[in-house]
Amino acid sequence: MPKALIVIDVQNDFCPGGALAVPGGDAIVPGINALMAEFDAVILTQDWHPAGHSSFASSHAGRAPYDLIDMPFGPQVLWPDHCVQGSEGAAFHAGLNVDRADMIIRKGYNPAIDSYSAFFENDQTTPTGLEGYLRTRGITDLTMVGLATDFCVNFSAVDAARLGFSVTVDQSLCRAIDLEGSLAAAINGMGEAGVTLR
Ligand code: VGL
Ligand code: ZN
Repeated sequence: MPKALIVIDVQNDFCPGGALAVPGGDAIVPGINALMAEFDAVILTQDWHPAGHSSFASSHAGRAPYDLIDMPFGPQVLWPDHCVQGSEGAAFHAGLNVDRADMIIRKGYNPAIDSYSAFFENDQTTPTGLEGYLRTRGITDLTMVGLATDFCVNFSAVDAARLGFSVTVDQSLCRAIDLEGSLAAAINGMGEAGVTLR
């Protein structure tokens, strides 16, 4: 059974010094590179927002980063401007073995909707195309690593499990943002969705 390593958003803006730095985000890079050898396929995801994206606090008058607002598809945490298309912050961490990737999937390019998951935008309906890519390659088993555990890794893992993939999240190669208990909630939710956590 072909198995894929899905590396979520290991980009400069999520690493120390970046616009939305995840503590220790860069520490997972060597371990992710080493893990790539164990997989038939390696897929990288890249958070890829146009300037002025609706998930940016700067796009909402009177709002600050980490405020929670209501959006047409549900609640949205407002983020600092990050991973703007073509910027240095949106680039992969320089140490990541990008050359090993078969596929790079970008998400968050729709100005009106955020996309934490590698499979669906946050309306939970609009596909990114990753499901079709994996199925047409006959890939059934996914291991996910990367940033951030409680947002993009979590949403990607839960969606993949719901789609019927066998999903493992390697927590030692993930790091979390952890806003008001979001890490504990994510671990709970992934477990309930049938994701194997190790
Ligand atoms: C992410 C917040 C905003 C992530 C992306 O990669 O977890 N988090 N955009
Ligand atoms: Zn983002």
